Amino acid sequence: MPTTAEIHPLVDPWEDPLAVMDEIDRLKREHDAVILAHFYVDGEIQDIADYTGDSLKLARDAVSAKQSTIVFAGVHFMAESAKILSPQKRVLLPDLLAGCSLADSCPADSLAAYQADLRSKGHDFQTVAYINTTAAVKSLCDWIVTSGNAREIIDRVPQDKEILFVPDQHLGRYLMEVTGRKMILWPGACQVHEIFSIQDLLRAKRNNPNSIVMAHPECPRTVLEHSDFIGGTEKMRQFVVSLAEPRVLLVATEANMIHPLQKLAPQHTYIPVPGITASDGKTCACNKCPHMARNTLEKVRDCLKYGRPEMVWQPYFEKAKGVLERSLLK
Ligand code: CIZ
Repeated sequence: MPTTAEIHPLVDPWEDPLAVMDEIDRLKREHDAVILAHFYVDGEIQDIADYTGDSLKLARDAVSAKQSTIVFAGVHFMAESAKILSPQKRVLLPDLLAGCSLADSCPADSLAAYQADLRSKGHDFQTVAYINTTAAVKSLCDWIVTSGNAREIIDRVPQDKEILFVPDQHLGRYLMEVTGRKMILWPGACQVHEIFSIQDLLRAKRNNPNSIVMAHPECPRTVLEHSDFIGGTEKMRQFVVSLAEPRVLLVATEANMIHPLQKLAPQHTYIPVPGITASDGKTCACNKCPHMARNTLEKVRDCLKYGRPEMVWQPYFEKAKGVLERSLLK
């Protein structure tokens, strides 16, 4: 049995990242593994991954991958969803503590109590959950949405039902506006997208005249109101490809998203919002998700080497499986 120190050794600052990458390659072959990386993890992990994407695409990639082991460089709810949709595969998460502020904002017992209270008051509703929730919460819901399929799923909720949308109030409010459906909103928010302030955005616009603002719908309404394009990460990719002329784009989402945008459409200049501009004109990327940042090359290597942390099947996954399959695969 490996010791904790072996599984998460202190990072060796002299370890050559290229040697770690070679080791990952070898371990992948040895263990019949595939690496999935979310757009919000560090660029160097995205570069060694077999598949990158948003949670909708990665959930589908996890199902279609032929390999028996999946290393999910992302956060807990993503690896959990991959396990639920592919129970026969071994799913490894480089750091079990990679959580999600949105998922934390909606505990399953609080949701169950709220649903019971609404029913006792005569509300006839279906519960729609953003994928950033625990499996225990998903098992209490009728539908799961991602930023990539939310409109389409909301259209599947019967018109005679009310909608309880959890846990992201900002995404819920945006979806109310674009679909015209009234929703009861859970008061959750993403710690990264909530950090953007209108002052940050206006300052960035002032410093970059003629720039285009792209914002994630998890941002507060005040930010969306000053944006030229609103969409999840996959839609942002499609948008930058559609711009013929080189442009300056101010990006209001997790800062690592700039890595895939830059690779896909290098003719543009991408600036993270907020960006504190230093005297040398450089802009910081202070909007990084601390949970996604728990993924490192060394931890990817170590989870392959020791076969842990592994997502373990739980009895309540069964109910969440039906909801996830209906919402993401059909
Ligand atoms: O859907 C996802 O993966 C998240 C969390 C954001 C996005 O827009 O990709």
